[in-house]
Amino acid sequence: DILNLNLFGIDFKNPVFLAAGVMGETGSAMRRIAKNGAGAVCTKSIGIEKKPGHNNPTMVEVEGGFLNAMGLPNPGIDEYIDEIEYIRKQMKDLNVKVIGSIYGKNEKEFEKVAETIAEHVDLIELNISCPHAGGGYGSSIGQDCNLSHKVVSTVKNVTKVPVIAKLTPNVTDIKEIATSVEDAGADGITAINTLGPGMVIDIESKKPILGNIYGGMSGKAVKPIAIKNVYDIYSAVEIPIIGVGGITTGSDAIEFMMAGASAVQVGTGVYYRGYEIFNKINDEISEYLLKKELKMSDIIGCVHN
Ligand code: RRO
Repeated sequence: DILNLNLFGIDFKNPVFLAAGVMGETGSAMRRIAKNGAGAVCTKSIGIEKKPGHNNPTMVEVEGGFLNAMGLPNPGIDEYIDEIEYIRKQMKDLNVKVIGSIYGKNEKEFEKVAETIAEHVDLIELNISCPHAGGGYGSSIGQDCNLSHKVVSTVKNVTKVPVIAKLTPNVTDIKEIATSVEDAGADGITAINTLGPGMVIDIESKKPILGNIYGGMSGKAVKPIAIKNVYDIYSAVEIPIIGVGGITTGSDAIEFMMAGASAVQVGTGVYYRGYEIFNKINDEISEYLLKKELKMSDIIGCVHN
């Protein structure tokens, strides 16, 4: 099959994965996504302790996408293990890999969560781009090279599964952050987390719409920024990149591959095209490759040539 790929020593049936976020909150949503053709599913980010998340509304549609400030709602790692075991069994039957997204306030928290989740997932995605982990919205570990390095190297020391770092676009020099996580031993990089934050005001109530006031931007409008980040990261590191940000069609996915992504993730796209989006994007990629008589490896990073 022309969509098969091996990344980080793992075989994936196709390069279209579910991104971390709202669609990965429950086992049943992940199962539906797996049945609709995703090559891998990523959980909502899990931390050490249970978190209720921000006040509603936590998500609002805007032109070109969505703003969200979920505020890391999750049951805490100890509670989550049963759920993830349940998810994993079903994913094994469907040959869909499980990515465990984790977050923490510092490297110690990341270490604990990683140690617990490692034996239950195929790979770990470090959410060092989460804008809520430190308390205040708008800053993250992924904006600081030294902190990013410390988190990645600490987790790499305690786990055998591949570790990928998810980066934020909200930095002045993405190449510097990418190089730093590669130096720390990351097996791959996911780019990007949400952009901004941004804000919307309801002119009737004269109040911000989101409970948290600000929220990270996802969806179609962030795609050019995501592509630019993937392009820059590809030029700076040797490790594989998973591209994410505004992908809704096969053409979008191919654009990310040409910029340097080996695989892609879809989150907000599910709102635009439904659960079937994973099969649809895979079909659209295949169609393009067959028509042009190309393999995926021919197009990954090809704009750099
Ligand atoms: O939960 C969230 O509000 C959230 C997280 Br952890 C993240 O990494 N990115 C985002 O847009 N929202």
